[in-house]
Amino acid sequence: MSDISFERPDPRDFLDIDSLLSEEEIMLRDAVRTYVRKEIVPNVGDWWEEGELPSDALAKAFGDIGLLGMHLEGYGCAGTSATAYGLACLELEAGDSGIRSFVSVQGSLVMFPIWKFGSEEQKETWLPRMAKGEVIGCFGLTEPDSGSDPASMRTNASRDGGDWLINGTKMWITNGSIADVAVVWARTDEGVRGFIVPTDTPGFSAPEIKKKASLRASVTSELILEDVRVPDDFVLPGVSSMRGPLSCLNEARFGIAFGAIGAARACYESALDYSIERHQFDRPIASFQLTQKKLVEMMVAVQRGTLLALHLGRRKDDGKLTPEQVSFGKFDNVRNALEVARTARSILGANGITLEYPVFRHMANLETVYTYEGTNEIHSLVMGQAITGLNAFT
Ligand code: TGC
Ligand code: FAD
Repeated sequence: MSDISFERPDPRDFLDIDSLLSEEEIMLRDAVRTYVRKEIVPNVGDWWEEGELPSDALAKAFGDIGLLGMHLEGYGCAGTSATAYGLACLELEAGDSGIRSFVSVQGSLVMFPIWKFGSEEQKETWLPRMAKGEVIGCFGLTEPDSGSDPASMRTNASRDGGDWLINGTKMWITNGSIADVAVVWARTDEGVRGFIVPTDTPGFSAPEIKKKASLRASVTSELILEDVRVPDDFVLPGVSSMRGPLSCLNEARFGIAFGAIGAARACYESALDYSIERHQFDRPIASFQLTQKKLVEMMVAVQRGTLLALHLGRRKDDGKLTPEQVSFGKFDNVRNALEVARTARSILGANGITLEYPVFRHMANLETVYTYEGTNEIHSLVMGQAITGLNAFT
């Protein structure tokens, strides 16, 4: 019978989850972690405060590291495993949810539909430049009156000779104002179709949404399409139903299941360090039982969430992951990350409300993460339907 080890667990990897990763996964994870700690963490508080993002420089850097569309095969993409992509998302979001969003949108929401549903010519035209970060994309599904129910979209496209004319408004679109190309989903006589719209096409505009109190290191925009004319070969030929956009969401939600744990880990580690340094009543606040309880709850949530994400990653790499299991990951890891962030904030006391520490920024960001890519309620209903066989959406 094997014995038990009495080695003290690593407070930052209590269950030694690293031992479940391959050497290659650890190398890639460490490369992204190093980049984030050197280039993102020292600057992102200022970007967040100013509501700005150095998007061109980031796109180029992420392209150089091979993060854009990294889990796709061919066309200049790195072709890593899904688990490796997830681990990259985790490290990026430990920097900031907006940074992970930037990479998610590019890889999972814009490159993925072109890769999955596009023609050979569309793939050759767009994917290599997007992988290098030379072209930035955005994904237009949500509308002012169609959020959780995107099938109710009003944006429409109709054939006009050999072209299509697209009209409508999209709302809350990440990267909208900085994008070179938009994948826009529109209702047509042939079902819901995806259009590749270069953003310099006449009739297309993308005003930025200001006054956000969350995800401030990320550009969010409205997309306005007024008689936007695109040729027939700009429509994605491979899909003509809601299956198109919803397939992209599976990819991005998978990345969020990992990413949210990155934000939670950053909050936990910040609170752990702070609680050891900060003294009250002549003792480190980490020595109080109530603080230890909070630290342990956070540590357990981060470890449990990492295991869950890793399990989903392994299933995706085996081709066994279902959309309902992706919902499980998005639902549970995001709500727990938000709880960890709120708990961490309380440990930091007054310092917890400043941008000198990452916690409040993560906490505010996670309110967006809780809502986008399917709200907590929508993922409850997806899983509810899966376990009861009954649709409770309408
Ligand atoms: P339903 O009638 O059930 O199905 C319509 C068609 O879609 C297929 N399908 C899926 N395919 C792939 N993956 C999935 N997860 C799918 N779910 C359904 C289905 O088989 C059917 O195909 P076909 O070929 O037979 O027509 O779908 P519904 O319209 O009733 O929708 C169900 C619901 C409510 C779950 C869905 O609308 C939903 O997920 N709503 C939430 C909306 C949402 O998540 N929006 C996200 C916008 S993008 C964003 O937030 C980006 S944030 C930036 C970042 O990620 O960082
Ligand atoms: P609503 O759908 O109006 O929901 C409001 C509330 O009602 C929620 O609590 C919801 O859960 C609840 N609700 C709705 N229906 C039900 C139901 N049947 N049962 C129970 N409760 C229900 N979209 C894109 O297409 N591309 C992007 O790049 C993108 N980026 C985003 C970036 C940011 C910063 C934000 C905040 C959003 C972004 N979104 C994007 C939009 C996002 O996907 C939507 O906000 C989200 O899908 C929810 O839609 P809604 O905000 O209209 O809320």
